[in-house]
Amino acid sequence: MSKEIFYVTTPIYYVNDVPHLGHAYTTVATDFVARYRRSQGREVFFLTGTDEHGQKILRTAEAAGLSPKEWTDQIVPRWTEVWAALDISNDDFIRTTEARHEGPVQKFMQDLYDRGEIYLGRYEGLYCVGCEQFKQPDELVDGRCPLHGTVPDAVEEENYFFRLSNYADRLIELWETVPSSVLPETRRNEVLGKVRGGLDDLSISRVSFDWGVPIPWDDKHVIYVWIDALQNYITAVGYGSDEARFERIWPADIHFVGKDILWFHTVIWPAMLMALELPLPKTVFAHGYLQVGGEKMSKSTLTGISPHDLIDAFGSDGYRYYFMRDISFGGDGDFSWEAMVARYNSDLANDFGNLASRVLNMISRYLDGSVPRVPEEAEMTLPEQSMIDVQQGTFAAIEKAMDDIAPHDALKAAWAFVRRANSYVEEVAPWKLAKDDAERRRLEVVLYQLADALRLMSLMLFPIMPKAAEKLWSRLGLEGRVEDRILPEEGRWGLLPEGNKVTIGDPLFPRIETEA
Ligand code: ME8
Repeated sequence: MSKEIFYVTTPIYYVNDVPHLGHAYTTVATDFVARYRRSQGREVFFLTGTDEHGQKILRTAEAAGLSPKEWTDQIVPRWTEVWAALDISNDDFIRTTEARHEGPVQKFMQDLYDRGEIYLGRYEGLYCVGCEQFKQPDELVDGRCPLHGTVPDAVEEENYFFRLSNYADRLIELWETVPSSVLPETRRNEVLGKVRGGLDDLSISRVSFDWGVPIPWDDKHVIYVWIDALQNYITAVGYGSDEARFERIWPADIHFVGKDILWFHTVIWPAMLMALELPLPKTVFAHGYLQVGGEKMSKSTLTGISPHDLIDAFGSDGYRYYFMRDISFGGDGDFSWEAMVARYNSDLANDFGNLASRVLNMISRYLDGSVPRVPEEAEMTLPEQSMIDVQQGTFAAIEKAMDDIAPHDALKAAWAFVRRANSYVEEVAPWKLAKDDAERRRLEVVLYQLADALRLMSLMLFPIMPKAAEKLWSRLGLEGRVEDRILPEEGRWGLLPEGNKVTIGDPLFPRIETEA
């Protein structure tokens, strides 16, 4: 079953507060993947948005003296603003308070009810508002939620239940027959182990407050926030409103989530879809958790740091690159200011930024700023051949890493080409060739190869560093935008047109001096 559109999502985040580094981590990773797929010529639909119902939002709004809708309306722009500052290229932004979401959610619930998948029962248990989740006593530490440090509320009420217990076998069968449905493998084993112990039915409505989507056949109840939230992935693409569109886009190719919400995405969500015989997401990828390490920020918590602070210091490209390169996607990771400065200076200021300015400077100085004639095969010597080999190996390695959802490996691989271009400059020493008239054509060949290498880097790095890639593209005198280029067609050598005028410009990544 292959579908034309590549559909990728982030979680929809709770807007009880502004975004922090953790939210930005998932969103940047998803953006990297979305941009990469577009650069491969795929049509992409990239969805993100906000989760606006439930008690957490309600209590936050009350504390601020606002209605929940007033609260969410005033805070959502704080989110979209951060995504814009990080060059997030989402195709849509769904808010769960929108009519296009709420109507179809009611239809979904009614269908489940009509099929006998929902029944009325009583729930008695402990509810953590921070998690928006009922907790089992053995999940608490000294009676408190280990994530929020708060004592959960004792709740006893009449709730509707979804017959989740019926789906344990089908879920296990899915994970065993389609291992890529939950990644990384360790996460799949985690849910597999839990579900093998059996599943309880799930409480899916609440009666003690009314900030949510009403249960359509019984409006004393609102739909449990998680059940409403998960459906954003289908309501945004036409479920219950535009069936043709829904069939064209759904199922999602990848739902990116953090490990904290693995259960909802790999157990509850597929079970609900199974109950309605709807196609299942192809992959749920749960990445690890970030923490703050290092000296400079040791007193801050990750959730207390605004992405803006780091964007101001490193630029959006530096931000995106660092988090995707330094932390192995899937595992937990440490963010530290020191590591970020070190990575930025070595990879971006030195390896990539310096290379670009050296090459553009030499073309200006030695060749009057014009791209020379495209070298013929016979003019290529061993160093050129080796650089071409490294480039081809690099592009293949990036493709493999991105197929494996290993963005850190893709960037590691990319640097093999950047480093080879740097060593090529040292090897062929254009400044020596420039002193000898007899070497004029050799100088042209060498500088052509280097300029073309920059063009290839701009295509290669666009998905992770769109700003620098566009700048470099236009400095090479190239027309249009990298964004509109398709890598497999343009990833060959020799496509930089002769006679293009290059410009030098400011350093792409000015070095960051660390305080003494
Ligand atoms: O859970 N490290 O929203 P949320 C890495 N509304 N990623 C982190 C992180 C950290 N320290 N902290 C948060 C919700 N995240 C629900 C989702 S989806 C239908 C509903 C990221 O605002 C990570 O992606 O609590 C995590 O899963 C998500 O933010 C939780 O965001």
